Amino acid sequence: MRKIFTLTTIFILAFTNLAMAMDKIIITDSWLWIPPNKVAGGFFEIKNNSDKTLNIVSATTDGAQKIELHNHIMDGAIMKMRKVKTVKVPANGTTSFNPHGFHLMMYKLDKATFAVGNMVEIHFTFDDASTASAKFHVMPFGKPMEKTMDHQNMDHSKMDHSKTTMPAKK
Ligand SMILES: [Cu+2]
Repeated sequence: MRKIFTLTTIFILAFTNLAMAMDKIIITDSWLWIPPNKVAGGFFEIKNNSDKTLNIVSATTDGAQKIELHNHIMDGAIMKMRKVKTVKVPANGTTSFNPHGFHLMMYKLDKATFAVGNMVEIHFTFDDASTASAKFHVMPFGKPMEKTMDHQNMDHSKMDHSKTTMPAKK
């Protein structure tokens, strides 16, 4: 009887840990599209509910040979893409992956898996070895998925302008 009780306790503890691990990272608004160059771009919001900074170190999916983490940076007036090794998700904070900033780039796609209207599951690994997965809606190119939160009115041009006119000296 005592043994059963102990096993039950272990089970409950194991489940509690699992539930906590699943809630630590929340991925929402996940979608992707495939521009005419056949390399897919993936976008989402990722929330870190823990008290420690997490860094995304890799992303994988069936149907794509590799996924890279990318960022867009302004080089003068020209927007350029850069491959990055990790993307930080602050403690109790959110990081946005969108067509203007951080994004996933997926290479060598299986066309059937990445057909418009499908859901593609992407798996993430973090620097503390924890993992998370999310299903990405395959959207038609040029038609971003509408977000659950409204970011439409955010003025990106103003942000970029302030960057270029930042004084070099104080
Ligand atoms: Cu890119």
